[in-house]
Amino acid sequence: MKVVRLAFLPVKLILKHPFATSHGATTTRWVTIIEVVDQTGYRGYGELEAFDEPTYLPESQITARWVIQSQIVPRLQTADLKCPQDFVELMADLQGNQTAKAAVEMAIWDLFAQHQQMSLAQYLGQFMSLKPQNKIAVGISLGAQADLKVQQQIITRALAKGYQRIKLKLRNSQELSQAAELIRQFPQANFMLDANSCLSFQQLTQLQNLAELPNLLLLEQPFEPTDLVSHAQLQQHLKLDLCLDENIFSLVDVKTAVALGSCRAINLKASRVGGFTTALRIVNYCLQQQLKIWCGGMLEGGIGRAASLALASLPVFNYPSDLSASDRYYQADLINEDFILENGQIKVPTQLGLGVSLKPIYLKKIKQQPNLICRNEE
Ligand code: OSB
Ligand code: MG
Repeated sequence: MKVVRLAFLPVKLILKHPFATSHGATTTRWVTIIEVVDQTGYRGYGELEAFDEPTYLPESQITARWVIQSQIVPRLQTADLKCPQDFVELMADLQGNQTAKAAVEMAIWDLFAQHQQMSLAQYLGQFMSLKPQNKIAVGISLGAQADLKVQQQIITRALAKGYQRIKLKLRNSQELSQAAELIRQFPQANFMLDANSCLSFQQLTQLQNLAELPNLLLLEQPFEPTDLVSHAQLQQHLKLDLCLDENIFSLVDVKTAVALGSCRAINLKASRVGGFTTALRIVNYCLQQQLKIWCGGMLEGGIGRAASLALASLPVFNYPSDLSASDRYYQADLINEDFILENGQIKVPTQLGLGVSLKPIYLKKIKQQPNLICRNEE
């Protein structure tokens, strides 16, 4: 497969409700849509998931677009890909910049799946010799709320809608006691706690107490990204499973975490690890090592959400995914389709490739964007 066109379109999405984490409150979410066209005229789409600011991830929308334009495009424009994994080989000398690679890789997987007359879920399943599920169990990740009563109501509503698991975000260590109270108030519900790096060893006793709550499944990313050693020291003193998110950018990172004993679970986001090829390798390794694994989210737009649903459809994950229904995210999304919660599950797209379609406005706009590929030989 030869890519003859690559274009991108930055789009600003507006969240229905602010999403508060230790990195501040998100109200708008820029993403960049990637369009690729191959020599046969097939079109594939990807979504760049870096955020505006390099706080949760080291990349930003601007740095990632620069990497796509100045690093990824030149490597791609002379290539003839036999399979999506060839893309990863082509990028092998390019350090980091995982969301930039993942955005283009997503569009290439979309193209290959279409050529195989398969949905992306079927195509990923074929590589893993697994039959994808047609719907997946989902939970919801709730932004932090100062008011305990407000958060109680939000949890009650999410459970009534059918979400199979609640993730509470912490902004700081003081919010630990409020989170513990909420988890106690809903003994019938399963919880996760995501600190996004805002904790320290000073909270050890509190965390050991939290570990006694039978309905708390895990604690995600208590400490700084990159600090695998402190996570290992904490995990040694904690019955509760630690789960790593922003520490993990590659299969080697997972292997290092396992060797050190830094966690017992991994939050997998294809975009954070450079795409599906690496994500599948991580899944295989976690299965071998009996490390728990589940699918996270990054407030994706519809293209990225469709891609994440395809990954989450593989019957290998230990917990409901952080991929909620479309109605909890954006005032207006990128795609025509809505992902709807039914009995705590979301249907995986079944049409070819990603199985979703861009809204006419974005289709028209991206077609007008300049082609960054220039194939000299043709
Ligand atoms: O830490 O898992 C995280 C959203 C953006 C960036 C990081 C995280 C999150 C979430 C929300 O927790 C998951 C989602 O609903 O997309
Ligand atoms: Mg997280």
